[in-house]
Amino acid sequence: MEQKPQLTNGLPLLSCTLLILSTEDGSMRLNIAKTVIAAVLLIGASQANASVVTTDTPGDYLATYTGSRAGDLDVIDALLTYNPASDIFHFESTFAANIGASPSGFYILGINRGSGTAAFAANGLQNVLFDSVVRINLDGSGAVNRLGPNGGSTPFAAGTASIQDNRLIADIAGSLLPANGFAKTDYTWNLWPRDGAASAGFTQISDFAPDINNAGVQVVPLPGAFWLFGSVLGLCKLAGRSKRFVPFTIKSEIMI
Ligand SMILES: [Ca+2]
Ligand SMILES: [Ca+2]
Repeated sequence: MEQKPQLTNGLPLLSCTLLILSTEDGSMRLNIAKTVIAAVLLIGASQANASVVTTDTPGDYLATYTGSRAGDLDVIDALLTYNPASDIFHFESTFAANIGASPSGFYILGINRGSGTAAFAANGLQNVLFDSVVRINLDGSGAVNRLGPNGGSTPFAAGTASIQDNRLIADIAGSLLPANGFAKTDYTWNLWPRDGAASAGFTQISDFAPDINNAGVQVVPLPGAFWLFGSVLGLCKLAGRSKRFVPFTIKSEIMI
C-alpha cells in the first residue's frame, strides 16, 4: 500500500507562474515568480508529508503488553523513505515521551523485502509481514537482521542511530536490505517498540505502527517540480523547519 505524494493542486498554479515569466521582464518579476513557485512547492511538500507519515494513536498500548507505559514505547508517528539514487533507507519516528524513559526499551523496524511472513498471525496480526528486522537500542546501537534462507545480521555501533528527545532517526544502507522478491521501492514496513523487562515474547511489544498492517516506503527524490529548489529539506527550511538530526548511515563498514 505504497503512498505517493499528490501534486495535482499545485501544478496549475505552477503553470500560471511560468506564463508570467514568459511574458514579462525584470528581476522583481523573477523574484515574485520564484516566490510563487516556492509557495507551490511548499503546498506540494505539505501534501507529501501529510500522505507519507504514518500517524499512530497516543496511548494505544496492546492489551497483551505488560511493560513500561512511560510513553517512550508509544509510537506517535513514523516514516520510512527510500532514495534509489543513494540506495539509503531513512527512518524517523516520534514517541509520546523522551526515549530512555523505559530503561529496557528498544525498537524494532520490521521490513518486508518480498518474502515476509506473518510471524504475529497467532496474535491476530495476519498483515504485519516481515523478512527483516532492524533493532535499535537506547544508545543508538543495534543490528540489521535479514531473516530466512539467505539471512544474516549486521550489527552497528552505539551512536549510529540518532536519538533526540522523543525522536528516533536512522539511515540504513540499502546493501544491508537486499531485494528478496520486491523492488526496494516496493518494500513495506511496520514499527513495534519492545520492553525487554517484560516477559519474553509478544507481551514485550507495546505498540504497532501502523496498527494492523504494513505501510509502504516513500520513494525519494520526489517527482517533478519538488526538485526545482533542491530538496524537501530545502523546502522545510523555507517553511522555517530547519532543525534536522543527521544520523550516521548504518552500513557494513560500521560493523562492531
Ligand atoms: Ca501509539
Ligand atoms: Ca498503534
